[in-house]
Amino acid sequence: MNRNLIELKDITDERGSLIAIENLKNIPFEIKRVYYLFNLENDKPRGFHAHKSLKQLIICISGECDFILNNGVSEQTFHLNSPTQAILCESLVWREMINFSSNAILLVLASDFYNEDDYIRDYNVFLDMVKGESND
Ligand code: T46
Repeated sequence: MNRNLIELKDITDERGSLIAIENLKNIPFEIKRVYYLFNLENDKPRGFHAHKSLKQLIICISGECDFILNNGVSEQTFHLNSPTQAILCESLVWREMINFSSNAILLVLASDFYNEDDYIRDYNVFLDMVKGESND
């Protein structure tokens, strides 16, 4: 599942670093929504859902956390601690975010507007949908 980890190219000089993300160039979808998670707490994990069709790029732009991706067959944990690393989270992938440092900020670029109907928040329903896809 390492295709899920994207290394973003930084432009660094003596003043610091800059990273640019451009539609369909270093991100494989058009961005329709941007949101960010902050004031996160170490003992308050987030996520625990998948999406039916949403795709997202997730970047820990400050601090660190662990990001778990589970495609219904295998699971992989990514330790995010650099703004140059991005997680590509495609549809039908169960995600969990844990172990936030006190300064963690997650920036998320999403392929579509917010739609609660796109969420799969029940793990067994998620597994049934994955099995259904693989039988097609
Ligand atoms: C995801 C991970 C990485 C909105 O009203 N608009 C929005 O754009 C979003 C993202 C959420 N909300 C509402 C829905 C809930 O009432 O904000 C509340 C918290 O959302 P949720 O519990 O889904 O937050 P996380 O951190 O568990 O998940 C979020 C995204 O929802 C999800 O798509 O992949 O971040």
